[in-house]
Amino acid sequence: MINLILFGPPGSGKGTQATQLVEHYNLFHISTGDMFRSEIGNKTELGLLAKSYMDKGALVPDEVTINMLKKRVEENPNVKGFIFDGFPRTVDQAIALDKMLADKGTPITALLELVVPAEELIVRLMNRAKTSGRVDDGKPNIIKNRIQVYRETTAPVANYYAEQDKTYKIKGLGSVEEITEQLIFTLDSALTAG
Ligand code: B4P
Repeated sequence: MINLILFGPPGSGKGTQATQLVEHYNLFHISTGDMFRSEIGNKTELGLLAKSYMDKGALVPDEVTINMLKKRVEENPNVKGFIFDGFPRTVDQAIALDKMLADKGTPITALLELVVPAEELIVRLMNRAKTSGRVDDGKPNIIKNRIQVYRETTAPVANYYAEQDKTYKIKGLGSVEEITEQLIFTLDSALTAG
């Protein structure tokens, strides 16, 4: 079983690359961002709560996010592995994920970190705003807040998995296909070595 974390700042291409890797490795894709947007679309209580944080570029509280994630994992007991896209975003989320996977006997295989400079992230998110309709994409001050939250609260998750020798950094610049190739090469090398 392969369990992957696709990691990186907002707009680094986690969602884009997850779609490619899911197909290549036949994994089950869980994107907490997509799950929140679906709840917002359905105007549920959880959606209203998530929206109040996402609109400001803040993280949705850990307890809410962890419970939602756990439920999705438990609903899919027979898959070949998971690709976690946008989760964990805090060290507490990482600890909860490790505990959950330890109970199943299937730990995280690797964290793949997409490294993209902040200037490029801003360009991508401003571009995406033209089609996404996402409130958190179009405004430079909200994007800057998301990048700041990433640096302060989310980046330590990569160090947490580095201590377990599971973090791999990949340059997230270039065509989508080139980056996918690099991700597959890096993961396959890690699987062979491990
Ligand atoms: P997410 O939905 O996870 O989204 P993201 O970080 O903004 O984008 P991603 O990195 O997936 O970028 P994409 O591939 O789309 O999070 C949204 C919000 O949800 C968070 O801010 C937070 O509030 C909340 N949330 C989610 N998970 C949470 C958690 N665990 N805890 C608490 N809160 C949570 O790519 C971006 C753009 O770049 C696209 O337009 C794409 O076409 C383009 N692009 C991709 N690859 C490219 C390339 N190689 N070259 C040029 N452009 C490229």
